Amino acid sequence: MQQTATPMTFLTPVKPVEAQTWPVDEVLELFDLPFNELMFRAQVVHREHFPDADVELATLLSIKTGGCEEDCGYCPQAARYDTGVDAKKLMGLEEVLEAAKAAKDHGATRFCMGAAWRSPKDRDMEKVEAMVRQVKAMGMETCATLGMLKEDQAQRLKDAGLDYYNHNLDTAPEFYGNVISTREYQDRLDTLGHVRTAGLKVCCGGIVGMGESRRQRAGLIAQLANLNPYPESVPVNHLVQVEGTPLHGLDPLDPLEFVRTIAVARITMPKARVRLSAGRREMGDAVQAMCFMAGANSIFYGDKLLTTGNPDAQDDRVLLGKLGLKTRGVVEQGGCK
Ligand code: SAM
Ligand code: DTB
Ligand code: SF4
Repeated sequence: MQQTATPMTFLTPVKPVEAQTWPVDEVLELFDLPFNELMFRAQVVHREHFPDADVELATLLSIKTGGCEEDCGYCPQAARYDTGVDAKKLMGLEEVLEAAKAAKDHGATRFCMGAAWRSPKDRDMEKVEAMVRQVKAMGMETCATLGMLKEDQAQRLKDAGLDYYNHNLDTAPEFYGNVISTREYQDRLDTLGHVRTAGLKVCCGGIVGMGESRRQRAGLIAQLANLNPYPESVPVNHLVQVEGTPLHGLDPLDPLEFVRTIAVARITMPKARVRLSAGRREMGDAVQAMCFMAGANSIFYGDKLLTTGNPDAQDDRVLLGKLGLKTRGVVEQGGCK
């Protein structure tokens, strides 16, 4: 039988992993690959960098819900949109710790506290620092997403034991103005700079399905991949369309395009945990399975995101079981490493 040699280009990632910059055109070339070729390349990179192929479970808690002054066009927590989300005060410490304990008992290794703020007020900082300190003391990784930070605020969170700070670029620079007007792209980059300077790990991603073009999706990924260093965690959110927000009623994104976005994130940020984030409940098992094949290796785990629904934890355990996917840091007895 005649043997056909595998072409080298087939096995070689498009770009050496140590290369730092990704021009948008090169990211777009990845998006434009035949689907199976893109998936194959993403798998090669994923297996090289995550031989255990485990999935990280991060649980979210909205510690301060609604009433936000910003105008992010996707967000149910913006006070100016009539979405049925009532503004609440900052949650008390005990309630946060109870939620963190429940998350840990269910196998989550990271606990992410989210607040509907443009940026935290100094009077809030002490309370959030106490939450971080005590969740950390429970043996969980801590993450917070509180909006824009000043340099000293980032340092205070680091000193309290925060591991990760989540702050998303959300979309490509040239599409950003279609979605948000109350703060600039540069403000986001500045906050990410302060987070890095404080020695915190960066969790930074964006949202797809907001009416952006494929080139703009590539533009978002290029921005993330060109951060130096690129984020340790990259949440890729599928827009959850919420009635009352300006982005409600858009044509839905082709699910395969979402899978492509995950694959391109995996190839361009090989060592990052790429999180299959918001929008999983609407996706179904088959699309989620493709996302894991494309290199997603983290999920938000728990019945709620911040204000919208997430798959039931039990359904997630069943899905991960069906796919034979191990979870990160959970030993057989059910504890955390
Ligand atoms: N207020 C802080 C901020 O904006 O940085 C932290 C919380 S905010 C809700 C965190 C992120 O959630 C946003 O940057 C956005 O990427 C994501 N998000 C919010 N609403 C969403 C939606 N409807 N669908 C998908 N992602 C969403
Ligand atoms: C992120 O990138 N996605 C999460 C987390 N970081 C804070 C938030 C998703 C929010 C989805 C809409 C909601 O539940 O309000
Ligand atoms: Fe406020 Fe954050 Fe929602 Fe924007 S995304 S409206 S800053 S809570």
